[in-house]
Amino acid sequence: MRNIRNIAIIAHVDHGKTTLVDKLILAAKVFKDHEVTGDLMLDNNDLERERGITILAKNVSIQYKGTKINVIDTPGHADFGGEVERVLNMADGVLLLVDAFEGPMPQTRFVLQKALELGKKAIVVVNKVDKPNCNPDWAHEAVFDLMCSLDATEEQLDFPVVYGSAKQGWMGHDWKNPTEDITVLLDDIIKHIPEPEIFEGTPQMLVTSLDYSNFIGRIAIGRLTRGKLTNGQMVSLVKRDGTIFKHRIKQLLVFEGLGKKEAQFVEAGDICAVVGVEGFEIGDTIADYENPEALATIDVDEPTMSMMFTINDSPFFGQEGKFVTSRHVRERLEKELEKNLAMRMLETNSADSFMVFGRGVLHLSVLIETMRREGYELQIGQPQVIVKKSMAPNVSQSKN
Ligand SMILES: Nc1nc2c(ncn2[C@@H]2O[C@H](COP(=O)(O)OP(=O)(O)OP(=O)(O)O)[C@@H](O)[C@H]2O)c(=O)[nH]1
Ligand SMILES: [Mg+2]
Repeated sequence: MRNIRNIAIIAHVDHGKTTLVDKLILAAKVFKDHEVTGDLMLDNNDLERERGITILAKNVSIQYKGTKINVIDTPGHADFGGEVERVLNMADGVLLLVDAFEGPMPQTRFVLQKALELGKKAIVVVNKVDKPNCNPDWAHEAVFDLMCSLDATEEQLDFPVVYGSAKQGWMGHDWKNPTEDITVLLDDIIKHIPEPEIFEGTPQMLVTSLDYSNFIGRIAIGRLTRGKLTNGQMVSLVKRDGTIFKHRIKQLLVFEGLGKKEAQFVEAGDICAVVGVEGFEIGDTIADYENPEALATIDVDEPTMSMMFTINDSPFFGQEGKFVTSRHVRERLEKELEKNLAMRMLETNSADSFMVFGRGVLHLSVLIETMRREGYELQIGQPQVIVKKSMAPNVSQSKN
């Protein structure tokens, strides 16, 4: 068995997750000299870079002292909270980042609560100690208080703390004495984050996330919790409702550095990407060909907001974009549905309008901006909050 650690990096928006992941990658020296190492290499789509915000959770991995550390960078914005909760399933522990000046913020509480509920061990990283007037000791105590209020177990409360500056590229146990690099953090990960628990039996992988390639289509990502998967092998895909489809694995990939690498086989404990299992959805299990056993399924967050997308029928149509017809827009939205997990679309009475549902204004605005840049022209309606009617019986107030 290889030495593996699987960790997710969680925090409130902008507390420095992606900056830290980039430094982890640099530390592991996966970069050859000729590769450019600018800032935030991981936020790799244009909008992520420009807005400095992570939209999709991402898997990377580093090698450190003979151990493979799979790292999952997560988005901090509240629109994508469900994404964080889901990908925590691939991790055995978390790095909880807290800004040394701001301390825990609402999204810190949300993601920490999810991690604690799932029984994950945390290493607290008090980040940005280079900021003037910051208060790292206070931030540390505030995290402790937060954990108490979230009913952390004794073991979870006994968390290690690392202080540092992701931006300056150092982490240490004493914030008043900056170190040279982030090896203190790497050593703490190896020491405190448990190895993946391996169960005996036939292969089982919960499809937890997906990747999309224009050439291959959808790629299932998850952690292999049991058994071994081999390239070319026949497997079962157990759907949420129990129906089973048989597929052959066409390609097996593991994460290496910022990219993926083909593998002939994957062993339990590692995180991998599987090509060839058609028609999968998040929450399905990839399992043994003959005796498939499903894992407990997981959900993708329901949309909370809708917007009407209509073709541009104003006199100025065609001036900004080249894709203007309803067929263009429909095809583009259908393509988006393949990879944008929390998005839904409904046809309307008009062939020129589509009701698009998402997780919030940020989620939908990213799609709109991406389409605009690709050359689509659209008219967009006001965002509408989706109101859910509860099925609880009506409580009528008596007048007497
Ligand atoms: N002063 C200071 N700034 C930092 C540090 N780490 C990150 N930053 C800055 O904080 C901002 C946000 O950093 P990111 O790494 O994008 O934060 P994030 O947590 O990935 O943000 P989301 O993915 O949007 O949730 C950037 O401008 C970083 O340069 C640090 O240690 N010190
Ligand atoms: Mg980020």
